[in-house]
Amino acid sequence: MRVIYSPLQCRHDGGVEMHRGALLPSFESPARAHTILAALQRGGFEVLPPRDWPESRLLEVHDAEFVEFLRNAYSRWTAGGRDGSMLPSGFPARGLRQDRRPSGIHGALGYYTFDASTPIVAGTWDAAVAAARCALTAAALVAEGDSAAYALCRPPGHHAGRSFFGGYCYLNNAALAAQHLRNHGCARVAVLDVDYHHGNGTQEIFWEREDVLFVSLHATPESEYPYFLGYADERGAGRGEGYTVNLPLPLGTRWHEYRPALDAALDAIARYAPDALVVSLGVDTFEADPISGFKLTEPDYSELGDCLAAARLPTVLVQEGGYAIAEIGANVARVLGAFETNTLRR
Ligand code: SP5
Ligand code: ZN
Repeated sequence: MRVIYSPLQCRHDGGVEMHRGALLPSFESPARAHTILAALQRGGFEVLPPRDWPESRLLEVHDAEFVEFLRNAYSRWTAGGRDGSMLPSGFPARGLRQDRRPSGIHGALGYYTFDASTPIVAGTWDAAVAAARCALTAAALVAEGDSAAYALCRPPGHHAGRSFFGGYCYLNNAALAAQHLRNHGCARVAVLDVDYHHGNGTQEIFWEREDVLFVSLHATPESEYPYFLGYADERGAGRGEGYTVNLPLPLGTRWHEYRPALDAALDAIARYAPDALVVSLGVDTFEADPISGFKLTEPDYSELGDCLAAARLPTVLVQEGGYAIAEIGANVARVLGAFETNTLRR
């Protein structure tokens, strides 16, 4: 499979995040993309740049005013005499109005995000758009007949919803890929999210839709980020009822516990009989991940690639999380390598 990557994604750099009461350098860094790219180049994968998709494509899954906010946020911040990382100072919790978007930049920032771990810096917009273009390009390759493609996206995307960002995510790359497949010949698309964290943004975008099945395997929100979504009783609404499937797992989960849940996820996808699959591929399920609590090991990522290939679907893989910098490249290469070994040419 081909790999889509843009160096513009590294313009998002130098941010800080609030981590358990301390301001730390962002766990989500350009080095993540560099180590993945190096491992895939060593593995012999062909790497292509993204196509120059118009920014209007973002509006297929995002709200126009939200996109405008992201585009202009940092220049508004610097116009107010600030530099460094933009982080919010307040959120519209219960009892506060959700229907008023403050005109000032600090209130607007809290309105559009849900955590203090997702900084906006000078290069964030360019990088997020480049990541979105990588995902759209991978989806286009698959829509045009490639059996699979991998978008090396960063910043990641699955925590970003129609009109909010957070969880290191600004634009929802996987949702853009799924929508592209819907626009180009796929009547039904399944999204399988195997990142350690629940893909709350993707779930929100497709919550009331039956044409995109969202299935997520993730750590329980009882103790793990994003805390306020990802329970098993969330199943979609309206026409989308039954087309969201959540499989939360306990801290400490190992492959022998993960595998049955993955099989249940793949069974749900097989019953749906989609025309294509989008995989939100986080490798923060790894035992050495610094912010996560599952115990997957190196060989488990080869088995994950085997399992994904066994779905026998045209597949767009989109990079999400993974913060054990030294190992994430090799783990992604294991997934993609095993997937390729198992994939029959269409
Ligand atoms: C795309 C993605 O993986 N986003 C993850 C965002 C997580 N941000 C907050 C993480 C809070 C981590 N909790 C600390 C556990 C330390 N052992
Ligand atoms: Zn994650």
